Amino acid sequence: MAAEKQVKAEKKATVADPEAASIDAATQQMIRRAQELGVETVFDRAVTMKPCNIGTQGICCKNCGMGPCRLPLPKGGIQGEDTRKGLCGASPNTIAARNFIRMIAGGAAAHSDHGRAVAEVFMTAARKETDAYRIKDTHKLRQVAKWLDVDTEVEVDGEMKDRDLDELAVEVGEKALAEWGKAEGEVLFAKRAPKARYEIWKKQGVVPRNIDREIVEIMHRTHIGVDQDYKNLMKQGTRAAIGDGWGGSMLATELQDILFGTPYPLSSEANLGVMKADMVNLVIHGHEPVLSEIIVAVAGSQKWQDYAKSKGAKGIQLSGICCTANEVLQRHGVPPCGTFLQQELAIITGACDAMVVDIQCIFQNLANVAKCFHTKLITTHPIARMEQDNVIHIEFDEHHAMEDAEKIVKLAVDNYGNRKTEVMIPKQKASIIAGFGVESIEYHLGGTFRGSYYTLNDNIINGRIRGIGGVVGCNNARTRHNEGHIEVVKELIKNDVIVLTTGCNAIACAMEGLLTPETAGVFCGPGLAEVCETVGIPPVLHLGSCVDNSRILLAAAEVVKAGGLGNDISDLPAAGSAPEWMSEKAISIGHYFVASGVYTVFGVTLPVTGAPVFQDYLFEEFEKMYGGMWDLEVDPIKHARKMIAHIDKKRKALGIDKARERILVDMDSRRAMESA
Ligand code: BF8
Repeated sequence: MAAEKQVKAEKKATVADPEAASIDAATQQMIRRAQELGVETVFDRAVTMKPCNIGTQGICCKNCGMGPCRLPLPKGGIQGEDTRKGLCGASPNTIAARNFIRMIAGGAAAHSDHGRAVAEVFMTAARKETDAYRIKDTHKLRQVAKWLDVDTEVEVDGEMKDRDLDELAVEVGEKALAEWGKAEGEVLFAKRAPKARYEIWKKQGVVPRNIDREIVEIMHRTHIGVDQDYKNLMKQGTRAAIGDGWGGSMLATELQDILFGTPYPLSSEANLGVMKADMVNLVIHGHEPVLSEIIVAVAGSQKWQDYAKSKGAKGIQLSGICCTANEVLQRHGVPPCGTFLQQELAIITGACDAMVVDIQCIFQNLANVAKCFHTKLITTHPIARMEQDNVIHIEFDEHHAMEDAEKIVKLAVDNYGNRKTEVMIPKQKASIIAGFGVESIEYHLGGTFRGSYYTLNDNIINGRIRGIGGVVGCNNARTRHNEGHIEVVKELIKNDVIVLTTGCNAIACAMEGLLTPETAGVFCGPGLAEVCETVGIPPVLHLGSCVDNSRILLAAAEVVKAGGLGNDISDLPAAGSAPEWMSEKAISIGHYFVASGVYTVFGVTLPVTGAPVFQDYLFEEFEKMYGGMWDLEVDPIKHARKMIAHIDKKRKALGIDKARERILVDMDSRRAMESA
């Protein structure tokens, strides 16, 4: 009876149950607030709109006008031969593979086009065509130059000298930009992978030729009547995904670091509680840091802080949503006010005087929510505009970056006095340490004078650290906000697995207070707790935005290089995870993790379950070719345990499954060894 009542109540529900929608108290409070005010949010829409089962399973083909052809699994599963086919005869495997690699294309395009935009701004700065940007990290400029086959030294009077930095920057910019469309050769950063990995890619024929070409070829191959072999389709999907992780995303990260500074650990706070009632709240949302970097500089200037005071506010409070939040957090300590699913909620506080957005992960419904409040919603990117008439478009251009940023900050400040709804900012916020990277991990675990990954490797070998988990990705309104993220991460650190995090997982962990060194004593197993306490790092290391998953790849390559843990990324006791993924970018990331040799588990669902043969190909056959493979696990604890089981399998293969201490060799023993 009780169950029947529940079902009836669920049938009637038109709004979300806040407790069922999120584990986060601030989010629950704001969902309730929205419902009181009659403002609809994504959480409510997830209740009223059910997803299509066939699409969810990846077996709906809409690539031509004869469809959509839908190939549902027969009740009771496939018995005998699978005879399902579309009008053209496409099999479930072909359809699911086409859909899957089109998602890779979408994700790779988003990351890589972001990277291209950064490369263009980089060129503008290198050529000194703007005063707003200049090269900040010259050390990294030199390092990256080598990987792009740019000489960093020049011969002067028979002696090798460092090249002029301006000249070097221009050549790096030109070489970088060529990576998107060069006619010959291969993506140069592919060689940053361990040698054994690069050779696997060579053998499989998946080294990307250039970044754009692999994406275009996916669109060609998935057109009706072209590639009809799921294995061959996946080969192209793999090539494009590598072009994202080791190409477009990696270039985005590296060029951003050179231009805006390589992040180093800093402290901040996270969650909606970072917004302030008595200050102008300007929320920055999206992905490309080229605009937000300038907004941070302008909003922090005395001139604009004074201007805010002249309007009755105590100053300007910046905060971020999504990966722009991660970008300005890791370089400036600007606090993130929320993850992807909290974007509408920031406006519902009634205290958001302006929200400025650039590209990716931006809800169109923001404009509808903004209409109910005084909030100015500002789009800034020529490729990402909104149809609603209350949206202001200020097109950002790096040639007049300062003026654009000042216009935006002024709009926010001038709007402070126009608040019309009672302000309600949740009090929840957590202290955090963010801004780790390949360089800072090396420094923290190795020290100033002997910075290296040896110490990390030592601790993995001696078993204090059981392995490495890369936990990343989105929120998904089809699952309870942040529950998967937090349960997976807590289970991993409890079992001594150190976690590297990016994207919305990083913000979720931040909100939950997992990004502090003190967390170690509370949630970690004894080995990981000891390491974290000794070196003063959190057990969950914030590595930035989603394009910064390239930092995880490079950290993995450094671990291989430091020795003692095999020759390739696939030898490492490591696993990847996206517990609440939703975007095409997540699929591209997942696939470049897999192609790089990482066992990668996704939560929620995967659009392959309607094509069991194709699913087996990704979940099992891929391991034979690449050493990494996909998996799907909805239950967060089982999800984490599958990762741990894989880590243990790798420890065993390396012969480090039993804890052992490194033996320090004193002079007497050394002499004894030498004379033996
Ligand atoms: O690129 S994790 S919801 S914000 S797609 Fe989007 Fe997913 Fe968040 Fe960053 Ni990444």
